[in-house]
Amino acid sequence: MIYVIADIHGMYDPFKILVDYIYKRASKTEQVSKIILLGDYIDCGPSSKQVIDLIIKLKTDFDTVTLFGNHEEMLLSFYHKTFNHVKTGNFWLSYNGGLQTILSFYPQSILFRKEQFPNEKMISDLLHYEDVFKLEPEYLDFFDNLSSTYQIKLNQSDKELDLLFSHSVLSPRFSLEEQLAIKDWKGLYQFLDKNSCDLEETHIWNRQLLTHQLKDNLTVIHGHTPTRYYRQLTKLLKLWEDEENSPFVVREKKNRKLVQIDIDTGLIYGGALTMLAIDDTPNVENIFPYYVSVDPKKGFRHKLFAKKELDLT
Ligand SMILES: [Mn+2]
Repeated sequence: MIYVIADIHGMYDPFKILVDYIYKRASKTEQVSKIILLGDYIDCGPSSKQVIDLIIKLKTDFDTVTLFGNHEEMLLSFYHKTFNHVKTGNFWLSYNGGLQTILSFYPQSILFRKEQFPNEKMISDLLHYEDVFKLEPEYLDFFDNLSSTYQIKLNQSDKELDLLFSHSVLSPRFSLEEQLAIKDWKGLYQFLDKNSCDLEETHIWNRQLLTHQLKDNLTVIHGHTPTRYYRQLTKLLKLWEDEENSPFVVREKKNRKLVQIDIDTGLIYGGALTMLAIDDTPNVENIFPYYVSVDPKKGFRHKLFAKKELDLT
């Protein structure tokens, strides 16, 4: 089985429940062949450091793929003082929960000795100081080496399925090859330069609903956009209504091919943390047997990845 989780956002407790579930399954002779984490481990919630510690442990016990999301990109841009770091820093610290991450990793930061909330000028002034944000080498190494996307080919009955894991949706505006060639956050900046585009258009921010597969039999599995947002959007288009905290699935209208599956069920917006199970047994009949989710209010749920959810259009 392959397990996929997205958008943990510094919320250690629900993440730990999912991780315990994986260990339990693995101890009961289930083969856990891979864990794929789709980014946004940090920010907003209080326990970003604890979340990263648990991911580092997972990496030693399982074959674990770790992608970066837009929140890791903001941290890296601020930390490494890239071209845009003052603007990004302000955006990250003031509007995207970055302060909680710095508090979690580096509570002695000069930021917490100031009495006002950060603004662009303050950040620009503070960046001359050394003790704004420091990461221990183990953590810096973790963030620096996050991957951009990940791909797996699986056989379901007689078809070959190509699963593409990404923080968010890849853009139909750029060639698929070029987007897949991005290896890490540095590669992402080269991509931005080359295509003169903004981060919002890339696979860590893009919120598009695709109408067609980007390539034949290719399904994008992603997080980043709470499924509630897509449900509201498509409700207006009269396409879809369903309970909020389940994966959101898009199929091609004509031939029902799977286009994208969003598993961000909006934990930090009062939703749940969801984990998708993928059965990678060769030629299995159903590669998406179930998902599990932890809702801080309603608790743990184990649900079939129901047929209903595969009927968007
Ligand atoms: Mn995101």
